[in-house]
Amino acid sequence: MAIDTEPVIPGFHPDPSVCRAGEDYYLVCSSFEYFPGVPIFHSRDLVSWEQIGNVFTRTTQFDPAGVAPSTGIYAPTLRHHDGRFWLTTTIVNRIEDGQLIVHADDPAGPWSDPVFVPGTIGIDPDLAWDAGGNCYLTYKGFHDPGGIMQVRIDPFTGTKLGDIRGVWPGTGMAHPEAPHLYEIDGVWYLMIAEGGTERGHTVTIARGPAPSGPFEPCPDNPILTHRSTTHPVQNTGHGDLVRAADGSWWMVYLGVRPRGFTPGFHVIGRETFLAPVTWRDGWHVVGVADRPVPHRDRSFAEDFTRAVTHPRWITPAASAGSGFSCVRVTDLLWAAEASVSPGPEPSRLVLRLDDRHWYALVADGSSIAAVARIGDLEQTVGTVPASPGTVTLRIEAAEAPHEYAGPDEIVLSADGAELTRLDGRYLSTEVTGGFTGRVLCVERVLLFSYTSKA
Ligand code: 6LW
Repeated sequence: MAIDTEPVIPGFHPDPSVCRAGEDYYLVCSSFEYFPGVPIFHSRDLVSWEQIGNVFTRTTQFDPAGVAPSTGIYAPTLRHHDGRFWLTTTIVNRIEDGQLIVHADDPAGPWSDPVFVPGTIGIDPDLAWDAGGNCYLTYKGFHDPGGIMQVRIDPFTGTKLGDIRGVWPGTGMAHPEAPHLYEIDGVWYLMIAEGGTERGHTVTIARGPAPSGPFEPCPDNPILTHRSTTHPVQNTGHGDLVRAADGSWWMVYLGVRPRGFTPGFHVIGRETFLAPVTWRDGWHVVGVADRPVPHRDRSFAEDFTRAVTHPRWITPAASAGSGFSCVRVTDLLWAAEASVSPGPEPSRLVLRLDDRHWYALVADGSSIAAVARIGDLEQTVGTVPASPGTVTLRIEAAEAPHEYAGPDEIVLSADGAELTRLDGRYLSTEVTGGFTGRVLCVERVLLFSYTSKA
C-alpha cells in the first residue's frame, strides 16, 4: 500500500498542524465540542505518533458548556519559536472574540490561558515570525475583504500592532482557508486549502517577497487534491509543511476513507495523512513516499475501576461533568467490549457520531437493550434479560453485507447474544453533516477493550 492510503494518525484527527523542535515533531488536530480539546502528538519519524496530552485541559481555556456538535475548537496551528511552543485556534461559538493564542514550555502541557486578538473575526489562524522577531497572525477572514487576512501582533498579549489586511483571495475556488505562512530561504510561501473540506478539497500555494505578499500563485495549483479520482482517500486538503531534521520536506494533510454505495460514506472522521514534498522551480511538489505507512494494531484496554489518565479519553460537551467517556475509533473494522455490573443506574456502551446519531447498548438491573438514535428518531431495537453478575457488552463494525449497502454493519450483542445489526451509514458524516467522526463511549463500566481489525 502506498504511504498515502494509510493515515499516520487514523480516526477523527482533522486539520493537522505540525512543527519540529530539534529531532522531535509535534502535531495537533481540531477537536470541536469535545473536552479536553486539541490532542497533541509526538513523533521522531513523522510516521509513528503517540498522543502526549491535550492543549485545552482547563475550562478557563475552553469551556465546553453548551457547545453544539461540530462547533467549539476549529483548526489550530502549532509552532515552535524561540524556545516556546505556540498554538493559535478559534473557539467558533466565541468567534466575535477573535483568534486566540496559548503557549507552553512543554508541549505536553500545561498550556497558558488564552489571549484573544480582537477584531480578527474568522477561522484557521496561523502564526509566523520574521527574522526580526515580528509575529504575523494570518487567518481566513469572515469580514471584508475576506479571503486570507493578516495582522502583526504581540502573541503574549494578543495586541494588534498594525492594521488587518487581506493578503490573498486564493485561486478562485470556494472557501479559501487554512492558511500557513512560511519563510523558506528568503521567500514567503502562503499555503491554503480551497474547494471546501468535502470531495472538492485541495491545497494551493503562493509565494511573495514579504509576509504580506504580494503573492503570486503556483502555476501548478492545486499542489494536492484527490478530487474526481477513484483514490480510496478522498477530500484531501488542509495541509501543513515541516522540514525534517535531515532537510527533507513533508506535508501532513487531512483525508477521509469513504466506503459503501454512492455517494460513499466516511465514518471515522477526517484523518491525518503524510506525504513527501520535493521542489521544482522554487515550488513544492507533493509526492507519494516509496516506504508505505504500515497498518498499526491500535488495540488497547482500559481498567475503569482505577483512575484513567490516558489523554485519549474525551467527553462531548452535551455530557460535560458526567462519567461519559469517549475515545476516537481508529480503524475501519474493529470490535469494542465493555464489562459492566448492571445496577439501577444504567451502564452504557455507545457508538456515537454526534448527540443525535448513535447506537447504544444500555444495561440496567433487569435488561440489556440495543437503542438506535438516528436524527429525530430513537428506538429500542432489541432487548434481552440481564443475567446476574457481570455482563459483556459488545459493539463491532463488520464488513457491509453487499456492495450496495452502507460503509459497514454495526453489530450489537450482549454476553454473546446478538441483539441487532444496523447499517453503519447513519453514523457517517455524509448523513449527519459536521466535522467530526465516530467515537466509542462508556458510562459505568468496569473494563473496556478495543480491538483493531483492519
Ligand atoms: C476548518 C477548515 C476545514 O476550520 O474544516 O478542512 C474546518 N478544513 O479549514 C473545520 O475543521
